[in-house]
Amino acid sequence: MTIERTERPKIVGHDSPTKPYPYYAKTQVISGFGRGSSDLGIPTANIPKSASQPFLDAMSSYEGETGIYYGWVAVYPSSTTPEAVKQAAQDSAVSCDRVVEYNYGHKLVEGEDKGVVFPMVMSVGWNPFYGNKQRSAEIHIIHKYKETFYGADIRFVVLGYIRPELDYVSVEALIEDINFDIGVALNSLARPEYAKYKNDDFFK
Ligand code: RBF
Ligand code: MG
Repeated sequence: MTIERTERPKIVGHDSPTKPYPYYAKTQVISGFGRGSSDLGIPTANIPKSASQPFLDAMSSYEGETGIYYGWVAVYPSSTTPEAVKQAAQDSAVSCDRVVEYNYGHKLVEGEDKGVVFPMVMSVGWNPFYGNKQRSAEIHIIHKYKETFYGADIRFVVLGYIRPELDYVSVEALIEDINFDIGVALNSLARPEYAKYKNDDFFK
């Protein structure tokens, strides 16, 4: 028996963001499992619990406990100490012993990606496909960065909700849905009342 998935909408949300959006956050990029890059070919910037928990609290009476969201994002060279970033990473939901090089965003390039605002899709939840034991929050930035930026500062504004987190029969099915999410985010952000947040003072 085959189960046909119902067709997904290509654009989501109202003509302009409504409560609880826009949701603004400033935090740091920490390391995750590395699966986004290696398994999926869709790298994600993981954010610490100190930022994801307040986000989920703000969403709790509007959206589900977990889900996929869209908005705008920019990364900047770190303004905090390496110790503060390490502490945030240690306190965060995702813990793994993979060793990554933290460059604190010092390889970001002026006029190319340093502080440049890009569209994003964000996943907050338990990654049911992978059966994670801890909740994680991660942002896929719709841009090809040349270098990693673990430890960098990251600012994002969430403007809407796409769908709940799902389990999948295969990694291909998960990748297909994430790629569809990217299209939904781009279509949804192209509307004038969403596009204008790209130039928000928050990113300057
Ligand atoms: N993981 C899931 O298990 N179920 C999902 O529905 C799901 N949706 C995602 C949507 C987006 C836009 C992104 C960026 C990630 C999503 N993930 C999902 C998380 C994915 O499993 C994760 O990025 C990798 O495991 C790397 O940590
Ligand atoms: Mg990641």
